[in-house]
Amino acid sequence: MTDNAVRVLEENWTGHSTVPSRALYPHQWSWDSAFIAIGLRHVSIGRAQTELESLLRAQWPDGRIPHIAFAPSVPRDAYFPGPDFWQARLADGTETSGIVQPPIHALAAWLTYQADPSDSVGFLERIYPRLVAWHGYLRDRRTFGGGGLVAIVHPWESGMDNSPAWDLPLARVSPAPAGSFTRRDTDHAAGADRPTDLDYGRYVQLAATYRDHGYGDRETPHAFAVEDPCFNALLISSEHALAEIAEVLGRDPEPHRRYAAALTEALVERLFEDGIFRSRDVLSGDLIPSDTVAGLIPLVVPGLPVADELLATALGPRFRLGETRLVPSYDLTAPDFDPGRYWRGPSWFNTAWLIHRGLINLNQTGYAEALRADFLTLAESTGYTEYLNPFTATPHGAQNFSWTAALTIDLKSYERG
Ligand code: 2M8
Repeated sequence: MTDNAVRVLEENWTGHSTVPSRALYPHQWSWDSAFIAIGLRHVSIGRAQTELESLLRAQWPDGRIPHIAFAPSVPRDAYFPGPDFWQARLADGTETSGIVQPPIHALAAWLTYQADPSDSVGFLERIYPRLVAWHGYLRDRRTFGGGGLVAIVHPWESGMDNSPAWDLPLARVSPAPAGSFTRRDTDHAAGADRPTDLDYGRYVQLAATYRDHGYGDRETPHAFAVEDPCFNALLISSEHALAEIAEVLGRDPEPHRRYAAALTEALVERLFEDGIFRSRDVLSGDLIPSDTVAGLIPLVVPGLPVADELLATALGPRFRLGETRLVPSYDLTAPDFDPGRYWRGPSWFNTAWLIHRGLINLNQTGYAEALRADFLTLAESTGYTEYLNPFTATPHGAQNFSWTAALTIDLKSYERG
């Protein structure tokens, strides 16, 4: 099984990074690369380090890590929106997007170090200041909700692009006119599995507005600004990881611990409702009453005070952990639950991996082991699919998807202890 997963990563390797999928996503994606490094560390520590460091070569002077680093060898129109749309070029000519993705990179760097500490101190030295700058960007430029949590300004920044939680805040965005752009995603994946044209028009409009304001967070009249629990939970996990890294490097870990504690308090105070974490619409100030898997991801936060209640929600009727395949991306009891459409019901492997990590942290070894076994069976039987139907396990989206393969390698390593 692991050999097949390693083969997927070989096929998607470009020489310095791994594309999520040759056909659908032919460039380097930010949080994908972090998940990929978490698997690659078991195959080649050097490749795991290179994966993360090549992403950081696309980091902007203001500290942001863009969600896509474009590969110059790939045709400019292979993916939309491509480099000509984003118009973001670094001093060395690297072309990137201008939005970000969830900050799981410091956790990935820490896990990479742990796989081979003897060969990774230099790597930590190089990467630590860049990761500090990345978190600094989020803290200094993205906390406009006022409660200390980081806000995302585009659905793509959540990594759960088409989540039903974005329907309400997106409704106030006027879409870019249908004829003004050409989608490329539906060339490679079934239209019924992907976002609608209307939503796509809104994504394009939001990104164009940000671009036209120079990607300035204060300058842009953001029509979409949301405090997302998954994004903030991964920032907290990554701050804990930065504290560990600081200790190895002989730096002061305390500022990281203090920031992680403050964010954890804000997360619970601002987003926890009805046994789950919900997104807060910064523009209206309201919590969004759509329960998605993003609201379970804070299970990964060390010492989360409401972990027991959150676990009960995962096991309850909304997600039925242990009875459905992996963890559905959306509340099973919601009238608009859709088991096949992108982030509106199907199960994903990266969220299952995060929830598995949370279950291990909580010493819930029985649930963790059942989820791990389901993950490993499904990854292989679906050809390392991008996502799947939580009832029938029917695969959807891309095949030979990199983070599915990488996280398979990681979960497989538990057998070796
Ligand atoms: C999906 O997002 C991209 C835009 O970033 C897309 O739909 O074109 C999401 O699943 C996201 O989480 C992921 O990072 C990306 C690449 O795998 O694909």
